[in-house]
Amino acid sequence: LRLEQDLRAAPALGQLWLAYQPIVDLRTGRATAVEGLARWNHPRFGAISPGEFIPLAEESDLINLLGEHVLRIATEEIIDLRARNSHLGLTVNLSVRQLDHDRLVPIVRDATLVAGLPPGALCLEITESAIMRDPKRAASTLTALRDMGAQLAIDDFGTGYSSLAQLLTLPLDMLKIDQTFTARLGDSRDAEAILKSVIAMAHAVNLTVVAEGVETESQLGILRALGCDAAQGFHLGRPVAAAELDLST
Ligand code: G
Ligand code: G
Ligand code: MN
Ligand code: NA
Repeated sequence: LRLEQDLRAAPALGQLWLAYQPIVDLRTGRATAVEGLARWNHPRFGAISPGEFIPLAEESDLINLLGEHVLRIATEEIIDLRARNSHLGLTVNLSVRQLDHDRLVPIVRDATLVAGLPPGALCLEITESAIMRDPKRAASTLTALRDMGAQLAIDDFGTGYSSLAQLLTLPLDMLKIDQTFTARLGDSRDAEAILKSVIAMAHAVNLTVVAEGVETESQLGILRALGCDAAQGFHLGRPVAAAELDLST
């Protein structure tokens, strides 16, 4: 409860910041987008991981406050990053409670308007499980976000129980392959075969495929050979503050 109170006060106290991790095009080797990842500097406990404070925020409406704050920071900071790399896109994670929030669409629209960011430069990441909790409701929210110009990604793909066929009926732009999948590349022929067919299906409906959690050059080589479009991971760049981002590679 104490930590939740601290978290509620964190945005106004300037304790929240965003780390950015490059999403790299596998043909050009250049970053085409960055994923914004929330960070919390607690005055007494130091850095608290989003793996801890995001689930805490998700227990209540607090996630909507934090989510809006994250969108505000990210859309402002990407403007400066685009001065260095003009077509750089931004992805931001959305929780299921944000997806269910009736003001989500105006909140997203306002954030892009205030920052002066074209809505198409913003991609919202939603996990499979968030969508599958209430697929009909998710479909209508995703359609509304798409209609206002935002792009949409499925995050952590391969960890849920949804079928790709079911997901492909949604208005999506990007499929992000979960890092547990990437970790099996090289050891498992099955993982390669499955990924190859996932990529083929995704491409058939014009989805960009991004592999997450790339930690080795060998995984990168396999992903290239499989026709994966882009990748993200410690091997390509760790999440860092905007000022420390290296956009040249
Ligand atoms: O860097 P990493 O430790 O950043 O993130 C841990 C988890 O927290 C990931 O599942 C990531 O998607 C999630 N996360 C990070 N930032 C945000 C955010 O702003 N909103 C939501 N909903 N999840 C986030
Ligand atoms: O759930 P989501 O995909 O949004 O979470 C992103 C999380 O993955 C963040 O915690 C980020 O720090 C972490 N991450 C990014 N790249 C790598 C990687 O190469 N290896 C591992 N183990 N984690 C990664
Ligand atoms: Mn993500
Ligand atoms: Na993910």
